[in-house]
Amino acid sequence: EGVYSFAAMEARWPAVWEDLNVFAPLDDGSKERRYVLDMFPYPSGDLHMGHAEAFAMGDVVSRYWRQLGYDVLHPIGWDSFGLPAENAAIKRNAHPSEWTYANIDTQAESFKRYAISVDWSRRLQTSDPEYYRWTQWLFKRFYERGLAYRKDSPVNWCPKDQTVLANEQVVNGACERCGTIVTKKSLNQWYFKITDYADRLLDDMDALQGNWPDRVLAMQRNWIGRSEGAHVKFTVEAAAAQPEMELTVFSTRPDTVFGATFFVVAADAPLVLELVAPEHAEALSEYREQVKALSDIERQATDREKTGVFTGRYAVNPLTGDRLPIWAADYVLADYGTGAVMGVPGHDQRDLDFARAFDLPVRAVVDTGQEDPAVTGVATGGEGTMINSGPLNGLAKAEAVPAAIKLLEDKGAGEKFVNFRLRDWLLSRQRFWGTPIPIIHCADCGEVPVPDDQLPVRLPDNLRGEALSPKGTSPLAAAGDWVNVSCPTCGGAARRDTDTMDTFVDSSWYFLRFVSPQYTEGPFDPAKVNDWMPVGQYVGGVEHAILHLLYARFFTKVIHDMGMLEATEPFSRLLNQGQVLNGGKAMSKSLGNGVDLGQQLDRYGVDAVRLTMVFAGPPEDDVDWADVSPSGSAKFLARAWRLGRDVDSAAGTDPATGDAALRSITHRTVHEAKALLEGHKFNVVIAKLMELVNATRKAIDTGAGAADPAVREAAEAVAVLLSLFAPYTAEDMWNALGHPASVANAGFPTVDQALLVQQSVTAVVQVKGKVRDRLEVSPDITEEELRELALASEAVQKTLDGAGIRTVIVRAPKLVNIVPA
Ligand code: ANZ
Ligand code: ZN
Repeated sequence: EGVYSFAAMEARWPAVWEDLNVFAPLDDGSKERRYVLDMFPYPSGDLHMGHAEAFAMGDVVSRYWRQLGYDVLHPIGWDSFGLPAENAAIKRNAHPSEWTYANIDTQAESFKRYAISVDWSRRLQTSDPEYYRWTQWLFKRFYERGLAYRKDSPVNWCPKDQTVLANEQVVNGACERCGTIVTKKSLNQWYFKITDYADRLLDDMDALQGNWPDRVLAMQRNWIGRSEGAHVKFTVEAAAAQPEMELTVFSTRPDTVFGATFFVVAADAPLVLELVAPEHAEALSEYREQVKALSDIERQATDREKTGVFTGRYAVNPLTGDRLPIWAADYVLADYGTGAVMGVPGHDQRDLDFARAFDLPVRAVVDTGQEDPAVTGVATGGEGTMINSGPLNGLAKAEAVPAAIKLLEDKGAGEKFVNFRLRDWLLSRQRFWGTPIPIIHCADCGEVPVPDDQLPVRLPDNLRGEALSPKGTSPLAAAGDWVNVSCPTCGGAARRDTDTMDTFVDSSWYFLRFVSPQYTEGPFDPAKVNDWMPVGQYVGGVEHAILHLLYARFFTKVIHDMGMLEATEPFSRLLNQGQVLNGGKAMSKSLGNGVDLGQQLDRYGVDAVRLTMVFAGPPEDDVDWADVSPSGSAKFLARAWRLGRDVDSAAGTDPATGDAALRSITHRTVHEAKALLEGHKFNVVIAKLMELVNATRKAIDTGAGAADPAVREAAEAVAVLLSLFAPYTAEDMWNALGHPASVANAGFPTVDQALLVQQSVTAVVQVKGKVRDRLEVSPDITEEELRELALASEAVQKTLDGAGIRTVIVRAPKLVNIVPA
């Protein structure tokens, strides 16, 4: 009873909170609503230290907003489709759902122990049929809008996982998951047309500036990769048995068309096969085999020796009439721009390297004041004056670009063009444990969407173990009774699409489902969604800086365009918490430096672990577990908790009659804490809280005493502030102070502005430069007030001795100088 026992508190409070349903929002409009969301977890085993950090940060915001009086939505769910479950099922001859839901139960228990302030009634799992039914429904709406389509394309293929990978899942040429070198394969695949939204995804980031980390915005901008330039059309001369054709390039430097001395097509573009002259076909095909083995990164590496083969064909430069030899090379990528470039070796280093490797002419067309690139081997890319460029001669680059575009337009050989690096989102996966694509393929009717009233298309539950192992086609293809269906349109024999969706599809709209997770008429309740969206604070790791956030933004915009949502952005504010390290390194099996969260909780208690996570530094910084002191946190918590016990229960409750100095500290702490919380400086709030605990302890032991109402006021402020970081200790304190549960709803303490005044400062009063008096004044004193006080000083009056006054110089609050007449 008299000792601080985290175990006793952890045993006592969860049931009380659950009974009171403390963390369910009222959702009745009686209070202003706010939505705070942590990126939902993937159910791989139990919670780890990284979860503990991220969720501690999100919980600070959630609990803070609740104390401010907002109706807070803070839900939790699981991103529960994905490969690890499938791999576990293959190994254990089980169904992926067994592993998945067992882990979810474990994590849910741990989250409850960790006292995350979430509304458990809103819990969802993306692998629940009631959830993926709506993922399929949304897919259909995208399909109807032309935003989901199929095409044959070379795809990244992981030979080990036997699955297609999105570009972003290929890291340095290797599979993000297993590290196997990724190869290319041609497959008919589903895509989302995210490129239609490239401009909006870019432009709408302006509104996020300042509310999202700069580096995340920069990464998104770079990923979208908007480039302004022009399309330039070249005519390929007819050859022996080959007709004339047209080739377009994308260039950011149309001003340099006069400097184009050759032409390059991506070696792996299907186009080159059409283009190549028969006598060069063999060399080309050998070269294409070499190129297949390379990753895009390797191909673009600037320090790699340039390779390529001549196609035997020539393109005509539309402005000079020059014949440019057409080469096939790997430094030009098939899926960027048009897959072809005009080679301008004078001003593009890659082109210059290529020209030098194959003895192609170099013609400088911009005089930048630097030495001739043909001589130095260094392309000059900067500003300058146009030369060797006919009508463009003498123009500066800024004028030359539009002038060149005009010339091209007049000849029908080009126009201004904005190119994006962003590709359409390849969403189909040849795996089992994902949302089935709700399409039926009929020989007569083609692609037929499964009617809405037949959703969800459920995964079959009779496939287990080996049957799930990857074969290059989806394991679903093996489930004959599932695959073979009659066509919804003509009733004829047809087959279900056997691919499943990328799990990023599931996580692109889950924040919308949380506003009404039990809603059965649609993905979310239209009457509720605008009450909560957008999410006011999103919390999660920077590893999701590009994909998840970009996809969620894309979904939000499409759903907005469908007229279902007012918001055009999903997350108004984003916080990327740091990583938890041990000994300065990320925890890993190979380093053997893993720290088990459960053990830490058993040893120090939930509150001490949470407090340590938050106190370690700004939330964006990494936490090195080797450098922090959970036992120090536990000591502080016990000290704070003791205040609750020590306040005399007979203490008066009117703080106005209490110790003024302590009151001033209490009110200043609360006031500063608020500003710090708004700025996400949670660690500093804890430091201030420690000072307040010390001051209160001193007041009890050697000052005003335990019965002083200011002491009660201070202890209550400690409990409420502490509730953001250490909910068990705070609840126990609140209870000891005589309040019913829960401290989570106590309300943020109100600040008496009058008490914020720092006690006083010393003002020096001089007469003719000589100090005559010292006055204790408020630091906020006005010049006028200070002047009055100084002139009224007895010492000053004595010095003046009846003399008149010439001037009074006042520098509030520190100095007054009086000059007698
Ligand atoms: C001629 C030129 C002259 C270029 C010059 C640059 C400088 P960003 O900014 O990334 O959009 N390019 C176009 N398509 C390509 C592809 N598929 N693979 C490799 N390179 C490609 O870059 C656009 C520039 O990259 C284009 O402008 C083109 O080279 C090249 F002094 O055209 B430029
Ligand atoms: Zn049909």
